Amino acid sequence: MKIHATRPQPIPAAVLAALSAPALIWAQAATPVDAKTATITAAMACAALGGKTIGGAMLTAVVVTASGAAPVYCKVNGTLDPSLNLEIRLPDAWNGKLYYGGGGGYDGLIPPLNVPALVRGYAEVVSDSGHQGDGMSADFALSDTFAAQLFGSLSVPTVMAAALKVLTAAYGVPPTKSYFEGCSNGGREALMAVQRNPNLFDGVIARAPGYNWVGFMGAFNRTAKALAAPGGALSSAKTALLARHVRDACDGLDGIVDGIVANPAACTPDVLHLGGLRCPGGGDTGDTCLSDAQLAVVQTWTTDAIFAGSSTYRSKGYNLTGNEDDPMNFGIWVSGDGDVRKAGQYLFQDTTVKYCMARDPKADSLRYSPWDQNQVALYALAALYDATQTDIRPFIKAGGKLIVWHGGSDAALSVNSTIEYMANMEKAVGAENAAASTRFYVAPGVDHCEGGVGADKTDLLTALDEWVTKGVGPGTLSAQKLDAKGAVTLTQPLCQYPLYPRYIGPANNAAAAKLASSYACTSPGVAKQGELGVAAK
Ligand SMILES: [Ca+2]
Repeated sequence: MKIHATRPQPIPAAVLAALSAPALIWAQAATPVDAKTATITAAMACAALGGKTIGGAMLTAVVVTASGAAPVYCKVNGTLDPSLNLEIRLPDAWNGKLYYGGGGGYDGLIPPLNVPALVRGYAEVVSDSGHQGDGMSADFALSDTFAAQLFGSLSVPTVMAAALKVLTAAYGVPPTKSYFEGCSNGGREALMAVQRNPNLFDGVIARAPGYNWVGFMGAFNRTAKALAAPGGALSSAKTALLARHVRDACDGLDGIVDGIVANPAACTPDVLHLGGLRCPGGGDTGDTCLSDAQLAVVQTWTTDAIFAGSSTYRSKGYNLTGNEDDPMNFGIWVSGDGDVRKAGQYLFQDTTVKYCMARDPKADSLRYSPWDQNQVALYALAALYDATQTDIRPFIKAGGKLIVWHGGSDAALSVNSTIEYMANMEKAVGAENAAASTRFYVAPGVDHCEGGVGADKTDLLTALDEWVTKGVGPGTLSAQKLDAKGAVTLTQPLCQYPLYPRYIGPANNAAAAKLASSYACTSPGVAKQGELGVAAK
């Protein structure tokens, strides 16, 4: 019997929106089309596939007419037993390549169309990973062991086996290249594929990967408990106070006061001086200060969560970024603006405790015993969901290329955990292998997967494709920020970690501050106060 979750609070719409955010790429010129396959239109592909059983799935196929920026395509749907729904989108002029888009949260939904990939002629492949839900609930894992395994690691290779047959049936040939891109849980799926299915994809993009499921869920639990402690709740006014304090201390350490702390290495505890925020006597005396219980939350949030049982049961502390007051940052993900039970992190760890660990839908995660006192549950969770293996030499030897990206102001998943994974991966494969086959970028001021003050849009798919097909490994890339109408409002270089974009343009020049040419990828270091260049926003 399937037991469904009941939630004490509605899920914030913004959290759901973030879970289903499409990939961070946008339209440019379409990839040149292979002459042999380009003659097969979406309508022809649909006619070839509809009603047929291919790869174990009975397929439906409908032509979806062009709408807005989305071109016409053939939408193919099928279900692999027992309950793995897949969708394949075939463009009017196939470029010969496959693009697999990862899911988000606990999956359960077919991810939205990736318009830019379709515009470029990719055949898109997505799935709900084997169960149906809203992305915020792990209820499927309570009684359905196979659904849990599919979510953990099996759905991607299972869907790929079918998708390759479907594409071959539509076009007569399999794809020349196959790529995977995902963010958050999709980033975990990306690294899982790299680690466990090293021959499946020619290139993989892992963005803000939630690879350390045990570790970050434990960190979520620890932070939620601190927020739920007497006096620990943080209102939006308190979060805004904290963000201003961080900006005042650290914004200029990257050469420009622009609302982005691009050089977090220089934003040390001494520079931050959080003690200056303490309310007199340590009690809560209003919105101009933080109580001791609130400072304890900040302390918990920013320190590493390390659990017993395995060296991989850990999550690095979060940076204070000065963007805590951004709408998709600390309030939505961590504090719930005064009600922790509304926060994304609380909701994720709560459903994980209920359906994967305590295995009791009535369990209260805030009263759940310390994370590492539940060794059997941790082991089971890690075996299913953790993508913490660092030796990816089989993927590298197979010719695979990996691009990892993380937003510098991500309040959901710590960029420092990704930094740690990449350092450990380099140790495991060797510096030469890592340099030849992996790249790692941090985008300052960018929230979870997208949004925030910083430049969140980078065409990683084209960078990956050129790497795979032409052997040109990406260096510094270009990042943009767009307004609601799609106009570019900021360009920055996207630097390879540990470099960060330091402002080298003229002081007090608002136009120069928005141009990538005013920034240089720079090694981190502690800037002295007298060296700060200060420009207008
Ligand atoms: Ca700055």
